[in-house]
Amino acid sequence: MYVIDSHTGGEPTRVIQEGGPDLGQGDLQQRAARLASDHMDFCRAVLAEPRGKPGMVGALLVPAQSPDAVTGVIYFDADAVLGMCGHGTIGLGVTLAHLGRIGPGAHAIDTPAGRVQIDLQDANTVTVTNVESRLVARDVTVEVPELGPITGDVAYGGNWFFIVDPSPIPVNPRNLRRLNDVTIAIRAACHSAGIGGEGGQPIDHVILQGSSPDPQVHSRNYVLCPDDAYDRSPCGTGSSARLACLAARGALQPGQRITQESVIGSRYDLSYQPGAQGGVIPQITGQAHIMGETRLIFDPVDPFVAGVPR
Ligand code: PYC
Repeated sequence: MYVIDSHTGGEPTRVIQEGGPDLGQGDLQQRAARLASDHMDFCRAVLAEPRGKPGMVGALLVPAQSPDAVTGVIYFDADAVLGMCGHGTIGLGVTLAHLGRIGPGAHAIDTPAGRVQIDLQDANTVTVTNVESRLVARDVTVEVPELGPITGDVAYGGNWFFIVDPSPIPVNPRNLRRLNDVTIAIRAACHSAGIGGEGGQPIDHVILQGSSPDPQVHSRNYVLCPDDAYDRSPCGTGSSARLACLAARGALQPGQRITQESVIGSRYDLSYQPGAQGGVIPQITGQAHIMGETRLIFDPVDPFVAGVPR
């Protein structure tokens, strides 16, 4: 299996060009559902240690659905298939440029969450125009064991988010272990309380919002992903969900630009335009860098061929 690895603000993406499972016919949502139901062993083998690394997201290239899209893509981490992935789409844009498949300018990409646009500005810089994102429920309080009541917004940005602002603990790289424990507990409490999307979709990511020491930065976040790793980037779909919350609260105007920082200090520039369904169309600009081109080998006698257990 031939893969190209990049990172977007420290968050790795592994683009799989060939050698993925046969997902059969159907639209991208159906094929993504098949990846989740029948092939999570493949996802783990590609992304979990020792072949992969914590936080890594896979981008399985599949045929596009729309005639003018460059490619279709299904994103996944070691534990879940994702509807969309912002940092992965920035990494994919830079990877497609590296392969000579796209040049500067706008290109369409099909994802299970819908069609998104990438704008390649230079070899490392991509603006993603994401699917329409929305605030689903405002100021939802959940009782979290050992923490007490925690209030956050439920929002959609291509994945399902519970966003707590302000964070109950400082969003600081010195607190990574505690931030991880707290967000895992909040996600579990959301699941127990049935908090999620309008159609019962479970919360798959939790965001804690804090402040940055840099006055040029709007806010800093810690984002828990389905595989229990944190997003080293400010999370493209999470930033989209956050834009929807800010817009719904009147705290950010269409076209107004802000900088969002991750807990380790990598940055996205963000803005939005109003969406057709009452939400927002987010624009996320970030940088990715290619790290390697690799042929993965799955040796059947390797005791850890399927990845190390968690
Ligand atoms: O950037 O949207 C994102 C993302 C989701 C999970 C990891 N990164």
